[in-house]
Amino acid sequence: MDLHLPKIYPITDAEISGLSHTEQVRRLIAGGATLIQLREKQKAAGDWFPDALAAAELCRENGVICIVNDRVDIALAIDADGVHLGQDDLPVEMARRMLGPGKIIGLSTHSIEQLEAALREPIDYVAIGPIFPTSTKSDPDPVVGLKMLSEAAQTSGNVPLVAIGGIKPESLSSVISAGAASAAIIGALLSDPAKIAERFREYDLSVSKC
Ligand code: 3NM
Repeated sequence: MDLHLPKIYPITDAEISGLSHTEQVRRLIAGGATLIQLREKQKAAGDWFPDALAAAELCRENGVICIVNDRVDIALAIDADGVHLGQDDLPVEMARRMLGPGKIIGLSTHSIEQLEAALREPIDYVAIGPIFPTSTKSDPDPVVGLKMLSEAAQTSGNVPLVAIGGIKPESLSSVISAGAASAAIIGALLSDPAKIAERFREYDLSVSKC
């Protein structure tokens, strides 16, 4: 699949925002998001499912791409556009077999070695991080930094590269200049729930000037 990622890749977080995933999606779409990842690390599948389904439907109604973090079962159940896998999730080959060729699969990596291995898998995009220190992820990997991000961008070639971890409005342009196709952001977009749409617009505007 020839995937074109938007420069801003928002990820939902119910703890940081204090909002349901559906409400976060509503606010992100109001701000102009065209792709959203649903990320839920606390709730069991059954508890999360109704909210995930409503969030996916809202995305569908608005022509917004919906990607589910980690959970292939939820992605299938809500007919999401794809999944984003971590290093400890189901193997990519298995996820691809379950989802079929038409769905998007992204994979998180934390080093050049992992990135090289990821590029041998049937993925549509690859992520690397954390680029900067982050307090959103529990037990994050060591910070990668901008230099390794540039190396990752060269290594990933035609496969779109997503940068993640601690990306703030003021560091966005450095990440895009280093070669990332897209910047995935949680905390800086969601920490003030009343300003999610506004924040998204600010990021989008600043990145359009990169
Ligand atoms: N993954 P924030 S860093 C979910 O390194 C996640 O793969 C990371 O949130 C990785 O924008 C991270 O608030 C947290 O730093 C991103």
